[in-house]
Amino acid sequence: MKNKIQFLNLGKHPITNNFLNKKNPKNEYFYNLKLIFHKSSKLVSLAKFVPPKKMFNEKYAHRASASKTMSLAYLNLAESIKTRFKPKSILEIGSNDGVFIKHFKKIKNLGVEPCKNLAKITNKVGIKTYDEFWTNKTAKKIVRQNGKIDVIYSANTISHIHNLNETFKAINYTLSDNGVFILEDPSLVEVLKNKSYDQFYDEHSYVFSISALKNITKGTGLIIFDIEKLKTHGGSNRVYFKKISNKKIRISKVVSENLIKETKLGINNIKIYNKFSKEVRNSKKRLIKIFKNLKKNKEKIIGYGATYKSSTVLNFCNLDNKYIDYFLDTTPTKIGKFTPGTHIPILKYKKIPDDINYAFLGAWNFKDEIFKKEKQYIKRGGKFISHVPSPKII
Ligand code: DWN
Repeated sequence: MKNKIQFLNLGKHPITNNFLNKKNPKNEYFYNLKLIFHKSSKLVSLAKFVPPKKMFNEKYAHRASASKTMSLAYLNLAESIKTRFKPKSILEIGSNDGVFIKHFKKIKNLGVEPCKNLAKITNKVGIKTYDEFWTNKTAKKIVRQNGKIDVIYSANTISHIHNLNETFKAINYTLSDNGVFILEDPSLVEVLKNKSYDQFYDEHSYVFSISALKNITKGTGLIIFDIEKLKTHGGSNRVYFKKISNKKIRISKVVSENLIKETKLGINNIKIYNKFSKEVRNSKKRLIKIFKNLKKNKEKIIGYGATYKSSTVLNFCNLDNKYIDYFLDTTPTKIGKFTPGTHIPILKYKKIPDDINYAFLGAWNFKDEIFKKEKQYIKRGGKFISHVPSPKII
């Protein structure tokens, strides 16, 4: 029987990190974004991966510290790790601009970050950062130079790495006997619930369920012992792993509770993905209708937060510069550029201009933070358009 079942075709997509210097460039790279369900491991992934060097390079635009919500979440987590695990060393895989790892100045703190522009930022402030991809070779080098590590943390990164077996085995190798690995990534259950199909793009090779994580880590030496549900990035799982050989750490009952809940929801059956596929195609129709109606009434629409996620929505729904005049964003590396594939200008964030009454919420995952910031806009009748959980004007 076929192990991989395709359930959604989102069409042609560009590299989400490829913020363009000019409109309509020659030879923009596109790939087919299709989603598959692996029957044996229950993993959900892209059908075909994009070569890592095309995505993670010295031009990487995203800055994890760009949102107050995330900065605070990382500070709180750092404090909790210090109290709960008392590590003498910590390593972050995918350390971005150091928003998390900078909170561990009193112990050995290391980063792994293949985007050289980002690794430079953390190396500059004295956090030893390996500007390479996370592989067996990197793990061996780190252990040779620093010894085994007590806590390894990785947020929004493991779902970006293609070879999961090598990844988890290398983590197990790097951890000290009592060591803990903490993974944080968007939750598949939340993606299905919110119809947030924009969590799928070139970088997000996988969106994990707990069931799939349990299956794919079998044989790697690691086992899940705790799980926390997070509100960040539209709903994420923080999953705690220990070495299977470590008898000191007990396995929390939340692990089996999560697995049972997922099975009840139907996460391990193709039916739920076929339903999701239908919902996504409906979502596309409804979102296009909203934009077309507003345009018929000669409304000007802007985008708020030129997220990587929004690239999936814009390219899937063909929402280009005819529909969206420009995006506002706070990230310096995106300002003055154009969105990949749809070529919409990105302008430096300032107050939403008075002639704008509609803004597409590219950063819907920061809705609370944004709505707080845009009180005045909302007060004067300004509206947001969001496709999550279903297309509507808010
Ligand atoms: O996994 C990933 C996540 C964590 O970060 C990566 N693969 C790439 C990136 O994805 P994203 O672009 O979808 O992430 P964010 O964090 O949702 O991006 C938010 C964007 O919105 C940033 O460009 C900053 C911008 N923003 C803004 O302009 N004003 C955000 C807020 C909160 C604001 O008030």
